Amino acid sequence: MISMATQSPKSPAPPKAPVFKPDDASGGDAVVLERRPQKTKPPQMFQVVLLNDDYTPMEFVVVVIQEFFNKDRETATQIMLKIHLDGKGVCGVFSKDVASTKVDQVTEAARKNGHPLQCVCEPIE
Ligand code: TYC
Repeated sequence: MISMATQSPKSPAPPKAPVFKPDDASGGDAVVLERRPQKTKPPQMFQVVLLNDDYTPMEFVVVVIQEFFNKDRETATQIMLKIHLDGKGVCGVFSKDVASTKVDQVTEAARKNGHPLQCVCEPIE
């Protein structure tokens, strides 16, 4: 007689190992990422400041503030008068590159028109 090493058809099926089903579609390989505090700081900002002098015409300063700092005539006039009375005034706040370009543009316009108007930028905070 030939004996077979098979299970008897009458013996009960072996207990199945528990099956873990992941909640996601990762197939169980999901990686949990830890949230880290933000490392990048916002960029340093610069204010562009006009300085008062005794020679640059008020009208020229008003037009400069309108043209280079996108202010309406009313606001530009108020800023010009503040500079005239206090000695200096902020015309806008920008990133370093933009502030530096504004200073160059205003200075070039002033020199081309024969005015000594001074424009500088300074870091804020
Ligand atoms: N003080 C100038 C005048 O009386 C006017 C002026 C205003 C000049 C602002 C420069 O940034 C300035 N003509």
